[in-house]
Amino acid sequence: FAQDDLFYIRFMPTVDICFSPELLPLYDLKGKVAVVVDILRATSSIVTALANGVTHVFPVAELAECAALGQEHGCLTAAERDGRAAEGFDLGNSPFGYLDGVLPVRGRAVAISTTNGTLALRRSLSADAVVVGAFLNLQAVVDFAQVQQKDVVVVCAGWKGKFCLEDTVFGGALAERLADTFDVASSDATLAALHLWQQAKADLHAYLLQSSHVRRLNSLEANKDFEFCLRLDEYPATLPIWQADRL
Ligand code: 3SL
Repeated sequence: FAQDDLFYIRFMPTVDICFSPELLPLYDLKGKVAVVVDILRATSSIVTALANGVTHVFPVAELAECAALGQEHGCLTAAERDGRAAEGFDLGNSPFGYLDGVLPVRGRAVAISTTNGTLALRRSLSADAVVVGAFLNLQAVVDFAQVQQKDVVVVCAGWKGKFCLEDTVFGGALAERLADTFDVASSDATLAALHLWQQAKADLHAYLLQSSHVRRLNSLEANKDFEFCLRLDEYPATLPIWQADRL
């Protein structure tokens, strides 16, 4: 870098990656944009729901709260635990729940509770802005970050506190698209995510077949969900943003 470039980089907003909600206490989200990501499948399903006529989404951590919201607001309920649809709710956690027309969803609100994704979202609420990211709406997240010009932290939902490949690879894809106007080089986590994305992007599907979550979903016969969740920019103008108590 030339001296002028270094001066410029120092004042660029940064992109950082939090690999698991368990690491969130190490990140100060105040003044920043949190991009919560659970590629498989919570944030992909939320983006799909809102892109297909759902009016808003209430993401909650607990199943009981999800059921209560359904009663209180007369909204649909969607819930998953350990990759399976939880019993007693209208929908599970498949994006196809909002596409297949099994239930009419247009014009309805949905309360959603999932094992990791909605929990990560609830834990990120101290950020200035909380948005939901997925490969499906990657460009919408990029456009929002460019307008905000604040530091971005990608909060990976992971799996029960552990690192997940697909969420981190998304962080790399986002960092790559922001690299011209954001500092993506001062966090080792972001550098690692960028390296993974470089490995993955030529064939994201083949690359992520190795991941533990894909193996888990395949054993639950949810492989068509996996393929759908990897579609880049399927909904480039859909950006779920947290407002008061909903997306
Ligand atoms: O953990 C979650 O939030 C879910 O997205 C997991 S699953 O894809 O439904 O298994």
